[in-house]
Amino acid sequence: MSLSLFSLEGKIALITGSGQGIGLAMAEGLSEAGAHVVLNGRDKGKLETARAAIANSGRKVSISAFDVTEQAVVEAAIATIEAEVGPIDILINNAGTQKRAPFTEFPAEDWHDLINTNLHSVFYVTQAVTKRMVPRGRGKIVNIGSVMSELGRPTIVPYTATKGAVKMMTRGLAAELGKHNIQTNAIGPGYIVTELNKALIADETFSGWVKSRTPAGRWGETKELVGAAIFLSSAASDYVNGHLLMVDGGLTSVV
Ligand code: GCO
Repeated sequence: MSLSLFSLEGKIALITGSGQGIGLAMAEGLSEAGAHVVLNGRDKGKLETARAAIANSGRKVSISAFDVTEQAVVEAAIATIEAEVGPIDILINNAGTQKRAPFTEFPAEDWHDLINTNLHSVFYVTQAVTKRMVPRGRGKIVNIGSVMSELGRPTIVPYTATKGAVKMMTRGLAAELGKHNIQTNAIGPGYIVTELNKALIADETFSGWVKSRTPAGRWGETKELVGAAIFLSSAASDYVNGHLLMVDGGLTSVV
């Protein structure tokens, strides 16, 4: 009985930014848990490669290439997904980017790009999906926050601002949508081996700091986020709402 709580059989899950990295790892995991996953990104080639890999494992998968920062495009894409694939049960707002520079030299256009990609996208996609979930009386929203939802470090002030906002959007959505049996939670990845962190991993000093600052003593792998994603997408979390689940090797629990 208890393991069936984690089954996603018969569910449709849209994961934004899932052509690679954390998003793709979570999509593969939700697919293995039984969900029909809809992959999203702007690069149709990457999506098609990812789709083929999942389909070759005999699992249900679709792709929907659209830019999560364009509200009209998002609305049209969500309408098409619901018409062609079916009602979205699970939304993982994973699309995001990172830019690093000293605050006093941070280009305004990079600020706007981070706000667009990491924050406006969550508003656009979540609104388009939840206005269809509310009448159905069920749904799961999983936002991808960060250890930076709680902590700051030099050179990533704008990114940190967006991830703090994602944490508070999660709580606000939990407050407003909970009565419709829609649970909204977030995952806070720690230092994970991804494309966005390539420069940090290559920096021996920084990488050494991550290993000493993280009780697990190492960087995390994208697959280590899958368990939290399945949990927060499944019936196992039906009474969890507004929670930011850190998957960070213990980093945010220690000084
Ligand atoms: C950085 C990193 C971090 C983390 C990310 C994990 O520049 O410090 O990109 O921001 O990788 O926040 O959640």
